[in-house]
Amino acid sequence: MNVLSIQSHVAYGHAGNASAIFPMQRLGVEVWPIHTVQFSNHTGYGAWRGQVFAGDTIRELVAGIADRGVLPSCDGVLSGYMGDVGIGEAIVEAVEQVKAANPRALYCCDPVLGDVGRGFFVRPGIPEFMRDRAITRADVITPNHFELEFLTGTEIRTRDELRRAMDALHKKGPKTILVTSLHIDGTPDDAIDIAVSGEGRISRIRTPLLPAKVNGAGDAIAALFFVHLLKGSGPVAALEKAGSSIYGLLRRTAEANSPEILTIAAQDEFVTPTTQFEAMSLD
Ligand code: PXL
Repeated sequence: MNVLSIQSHVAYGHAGNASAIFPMQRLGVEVWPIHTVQFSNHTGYGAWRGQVFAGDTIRELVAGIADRGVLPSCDGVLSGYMGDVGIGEAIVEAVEQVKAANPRALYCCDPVLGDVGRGFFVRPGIPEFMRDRAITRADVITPNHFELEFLTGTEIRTRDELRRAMDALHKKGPKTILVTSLHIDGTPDDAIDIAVSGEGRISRIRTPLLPAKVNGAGDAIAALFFVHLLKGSGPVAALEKAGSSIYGLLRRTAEANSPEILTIAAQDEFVTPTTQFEAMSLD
């Protein structure tokens, strides 16, 4: 299985491709990473160094991969943190090229924009690009609660509001929607929900809220969820597997009081999570 993963890269720590590549490899997937930016560290530190690449840098690498004649064997494209709108345009073109070469390939767009409490952490224009031009081409999207509210222009506090938001996004194209870091009425203060909408129903898992203040976990759960779908799990099973893995990763990270997610030290969680969460219907 081959996944083209186009997102940010950090040298130190784990966000973007530096969070997503290894869990996919650990599950046996060949990853073709293309970096949209190369930063010293993730932007949550408030300071970082490095470059945002240009759309043409991404186009050139995709063209070089296409020259090898391997695009028909690409099973999926995963995108995340984009850097700027020009990069977003190059990503959308890459998706079109891959789908032309392999019509069965899926596109998973993780609409990385921001988070509750932190607000937006991307350049101006990216939120609108994600909403109007990226998720509309995606088969799978993986917004967090904050991103879901922006993408739908609605506040989401109740199950009905969640259902309406999911329906509105399905109408824009994606068949499968994973919502991470979800906290609505009924979610206990010491818990967090992850919900999936697909195949006509909405399901969720509920995990204890951990005291880990880290970035990059969203990039890993999107990658794991997408890989489980590509390997043939349905949306609910993919949610259970990816959610259980990320809970294990975050539990180990919180126990170690680590400032960065323990992608390497806790790698067994990607294959055999120590705690298995079972999904329930949203009702
Ligand atoms: O986890 C999202 C993300 C991805 N890439 C970079 C980031 C962040 C969040 O801070 O800074 C570079």
